[in-house]
Amino acid sequence: MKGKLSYSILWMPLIYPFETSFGRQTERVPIIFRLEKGGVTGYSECVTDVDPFYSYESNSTVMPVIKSYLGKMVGEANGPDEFMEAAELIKGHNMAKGALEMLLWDHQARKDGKPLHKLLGESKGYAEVGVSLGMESTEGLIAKVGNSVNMGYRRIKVKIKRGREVEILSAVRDAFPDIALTADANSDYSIKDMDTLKKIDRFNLEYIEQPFDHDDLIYHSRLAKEIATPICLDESITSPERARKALEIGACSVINIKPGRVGGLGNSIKIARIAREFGAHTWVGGMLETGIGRAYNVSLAASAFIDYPGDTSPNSRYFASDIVKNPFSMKEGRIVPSGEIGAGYIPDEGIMEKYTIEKGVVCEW
Ligand code: OSB
Ligand code: MG
Repeated sequence: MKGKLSYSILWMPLIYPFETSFGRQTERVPIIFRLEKGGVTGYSECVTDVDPFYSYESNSTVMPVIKSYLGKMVGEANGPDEFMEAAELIKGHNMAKGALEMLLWDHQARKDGKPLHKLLGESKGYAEVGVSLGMESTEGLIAKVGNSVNMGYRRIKVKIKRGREVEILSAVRDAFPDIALTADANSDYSIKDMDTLKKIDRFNLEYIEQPFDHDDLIYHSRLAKEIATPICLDESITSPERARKALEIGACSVINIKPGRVGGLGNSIKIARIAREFGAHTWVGGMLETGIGRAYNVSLAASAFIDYPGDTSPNSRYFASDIVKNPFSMKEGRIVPSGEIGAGYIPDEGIMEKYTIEKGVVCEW
């Protein structure tokens, strides 16, 4: 045996329920992949959920495409770029590809004996951090915003949905007139809501994130002409190609890059470079990852190409006990990537085992 790709599906309760326009999440069910190849072992995390509410991909679409196609390509590819080239044959399924592409970056970094953030190009040596707060009662939210500001977060993002945007944003803005504030709609609005969205300008947001449909560009570009608040796209940007199209038609001037969503770190860096060409801004988002996925996100967020604070909060916000032995901590709104070789996580196999609800081998070669 020269190599093996295996997986564990974990069930992890969140410390706080996380409510967005598409639902209320009380746990994460991440698929953790493990690659053993050439004497090196590493882990990565797939960002999908049980439900296809954020994206069409879910835990149940990822496994078949990996078992039938992508797993074998990991065995055959020499590095992440070669893997992505082979994976072009498979349309879509970016989250499945992203999970495996990242595994190969980690593998490469381990073979080179370097921390991943140094392999991704110029690193700032730190990531700037904002927080993403779910919807709850106005009083509860105001308390969380205050707490987050005191902790040093560099930007506060609140979730909004149709019918609650004005209530939420006026309460937060009245209580905190000067903070860097953004709002994420997770695609809850449609073109019929144009008049409601025009009311957003008075809250002086850094940007509004993904107001329209998960795959829309055209209506976002129309909205960009109607409001002064910059538009940030999350769900709609699924590849470097899509990023270029969005920027060409003025659908956004900010991009939330999630390596899981765009098919990995190679595409993430490409998107950050394209954004810079257009004078647009980028930051690294999150999908409530465990310490494994978080280590990859922080490595990317440290890139000199990323210029806005991201959603990569310290591990302690999410899980009572994370599956890594080296959780991140934040100082003055910054997180420093781990100095460990590879993506930077030190797996806690005992805790991982404790949370595992299913595991198996994808393929051996
Ligand atoms: O839209 O950015 C989003 C979490 C799950 C799915 C989508 C999103 C989010 C977040 C949380 O906003 C960011 C984080 O803290 O990981
Ligand atoms: Mg978002």
